[in-house]
Amino acid sequence: MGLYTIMNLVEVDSTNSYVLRKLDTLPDRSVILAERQTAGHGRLSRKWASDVPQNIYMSLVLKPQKRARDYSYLKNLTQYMSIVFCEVLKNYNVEADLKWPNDVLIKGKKIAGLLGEAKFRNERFIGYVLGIGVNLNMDYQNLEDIDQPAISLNLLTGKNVDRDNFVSQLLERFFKGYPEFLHVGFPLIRKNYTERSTFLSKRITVVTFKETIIGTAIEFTVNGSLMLRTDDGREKILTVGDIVKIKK
Ligand code: BT5
Repeated sequence: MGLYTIMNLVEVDSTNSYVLRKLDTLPDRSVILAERQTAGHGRLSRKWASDVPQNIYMSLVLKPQKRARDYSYLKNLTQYMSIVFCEVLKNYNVEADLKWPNDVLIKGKKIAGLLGEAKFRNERFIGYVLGIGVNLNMDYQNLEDIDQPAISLNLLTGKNVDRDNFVSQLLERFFKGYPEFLHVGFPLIRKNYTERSTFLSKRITVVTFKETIIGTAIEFTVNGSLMLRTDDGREKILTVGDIVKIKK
């Protein structure tokens, strides 16, 4: 079933923060969409440029009912959304690459970022917030203010993009495949995710909380973790991290 409820906000600090504050009462499959965020953020308190309206600043409330008390699959929900997003982009004749774990790039320039945050209280699962920011209608000046190469869909298609139409396509597709994704997990998208991860088989540098690792990107495990082979021949499996360098 593709049912969901959208709430539109004119301005908010961050749609993810808003949802986290209200997660107890917001029903499953609520979607919060804002015109503007005053404190849009990525991981590790990094800023998400959110001043320009008619882009997507959106968070989904997800409260999956699973019997097993293993919540490791939650981190795969952003990966699933990134695949759904790439499929919608195809309708605009745009092909995107994925940069594990949560970036979507067009020819090396970032068009979208995803941020998943889970909330627990006394070990009880309250819910999961799946945030997505997409540049749909930015100009080059807006993009220059971002501290890494970025791009916006309108600059690729040559015309303004209807945000609400894009959002509908994204949400319809997301919720259509969502029950199956909950059931099957990352293996459902592993092939597609692998094909779009153009850094695989290249030498990359990954920064994690603990260390900086250089190695060859090998593949994704069935859990969506990244397997690397370091120069001394050891295999490393990473669940989070930032790919800071990809050797051509
Ligand atoms: C992300 O973080 O890419 C996740 C961004 C999630 C944003 C959404 S918007 C709705 C919801 N509410 C929120 O507050 N957040 C979510 P990360 O991997 O940490 O990347 C952050 C980096 O992306 C920044 O340090 C910049 O280099 C770059 N960046 C910032 N704004 C950008 C933009 N509009 N387009 C492309 N890149 C951007």
